[in-house]
Amino acid sequence: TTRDLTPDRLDLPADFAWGVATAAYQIEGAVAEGGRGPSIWDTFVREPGRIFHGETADVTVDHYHRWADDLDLMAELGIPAYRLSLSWARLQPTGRGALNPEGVAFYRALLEGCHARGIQPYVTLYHWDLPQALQDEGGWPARETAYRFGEYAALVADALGDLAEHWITINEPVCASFLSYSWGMQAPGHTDDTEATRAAHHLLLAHGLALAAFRERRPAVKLGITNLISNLNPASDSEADAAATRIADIRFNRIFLEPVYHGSYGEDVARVFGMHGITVDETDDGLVRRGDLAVISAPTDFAGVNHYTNTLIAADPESPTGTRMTQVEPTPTTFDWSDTPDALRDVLLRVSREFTPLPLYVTENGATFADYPTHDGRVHDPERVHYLAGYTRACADAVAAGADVRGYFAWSFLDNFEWSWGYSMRFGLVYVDYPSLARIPKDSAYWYRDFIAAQTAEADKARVTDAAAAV
Ligand code: PNW
Repeated sequence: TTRDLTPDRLDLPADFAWGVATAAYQIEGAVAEGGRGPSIWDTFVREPGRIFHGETADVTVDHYHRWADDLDLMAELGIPAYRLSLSWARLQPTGRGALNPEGVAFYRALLEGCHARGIQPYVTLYHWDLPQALQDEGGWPARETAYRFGEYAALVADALGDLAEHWITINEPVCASFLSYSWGMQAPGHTDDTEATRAAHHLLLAHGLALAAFRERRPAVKLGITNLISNLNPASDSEADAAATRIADIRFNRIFLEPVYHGSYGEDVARVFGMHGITVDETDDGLVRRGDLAVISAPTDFAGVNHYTNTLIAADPESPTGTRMTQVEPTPTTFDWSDTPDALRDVLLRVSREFTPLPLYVTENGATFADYPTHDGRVHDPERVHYLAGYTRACADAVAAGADVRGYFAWSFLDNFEWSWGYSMRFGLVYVDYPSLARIPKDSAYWYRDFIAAQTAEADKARVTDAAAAV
C-alpha cells in the first residue's frame, strides 16, 4: 500500500511531547573514565560468545565526549524532548555510598545542556547497567539490591532532581529480570527461572522505593515506570492458542502491570509464580514481604509504554515454552518485527482501559532496517519514514479512541550499541559512521523534524529560533 508520508498536523494537543530516546550504556562509552565503576554489561560483553562479533560498548558512539555536539544536532532537528538514562555505575561506582562527583558533574552539564537548547529531558534512573559490585552480592534476585536502588534514587533526587520534570524509575523490568536471569540473553546472562522471578519482584520493589525517595525530596516532579508492552494475539481461534496467549500475556505484561496499577499480583500471575515454587502472598520472610505491594503500587503520575512487537501466539507442545510466536505481517525490519501501527494504538488503549487512567507516554518505539549511506552523503531509510509516519499517527488514533497519550519518543536518536547484537542493528534516526563516529542524519531524522514542526507550527518556530540564538 502507498501512503502519503508528507507530515501533516495530527489532532493532538500542542504540548504533546515529541522526542527521541537513548540509554546510557548504549551511547556513552568512556567506561573507565570519570570515576565510573564496572557494570554487569562491562562484564557480560567480555564473556566469549555473548555479543555479536565480540563487540563491546567501551567506546560505542562516544557520547560521553560528544554530548554537546549531539545536543546541538538534536536542537537543529527541532526535537523538543529527549529521554536519556543515567548510568548507576557512573554515579555510584560500587552501588553504595556517596555519589561520584565527576558523574554528577557530567549529568548536570548534560541536563543543563538540554535546557540551554530548549530540550525537555525525561530521565530514566535504571536502563539495565547494574553496578557489578551489586551483582557480586546477588544482583536483582537479592532483595538488598532493591534497597540499594532506593538509596541511589534518593541521592540522585538530591543531586540532579532539579534538572528534569519527568523521571522514570526503571526501564522494562521484564528485560532486566527474564531476559537477564532466565533467558541468558542480557547481562548477567543467567538461565534460572527462579532467579528471574525473584528479580522481577525486586525490580518492582526498587521502583516503589525510588518513587518514595523522589516524592519525599522532590514533591513537584512527575514520576513513572516504563514497561515493555507487546501486542499479543492468538494465531487462530482455537482454545489452545487462546490459552497459550493468556499465559504469554501474564509472563510478559501482567506480571509488571498488575502490581503497579492494581496493587496486587492477580490470581493468574500468582499461578505462574507458583510454577517456580514461589508464593506471592505477603509474608514476613518470603519473596513478597508485608507492605511490598503498597510500596510498589504507590501512585505515579504517568505510565511509560515501550512498544515494539506485534505477536501471534500458537500453542506448540513440541517447544520448551509450549508456545510458538510469529510477528504480524508486514515484518520489514532486520529483527523481523512488524510495521503494524494499529498494534501501538491497541496497546495504548488496553493499558488505559485495563490498567490505568494515568497519562501515557510512549517512552520508546522504533525499528531497525538495513540502511547504509549513499554516495551523496545522505542516508536513505524510507522504511523508517514509513514506520514513523504510521506509529506517530497511531498515537493520535489512540487519543481519538479515549487514551490519554501525552508523548512519543522514537527509539533511537543515534545508531548505537544494540546490546547482544552489538553494532549490527541500527535503530537511529541519525546514522553513526563506525569507526569515524561521524553523525549523519538519515532521511527519517529530516522527516521527523518536518513532522514535529508541522505539529506545533507557530510555537515551534519561535522555540527553534531561540535555541539557535542560544547555541
Ligand atoms: C528495548 N522484545 O528493548 C530497549 O529498551 C532498548 O534499550 C533497545 O535498544 C530497544 O528496545 C531495541 O531493541 C527491547 O523482545 C527488548 O520485543 C526486547 C524486546 C523489545 C525491545
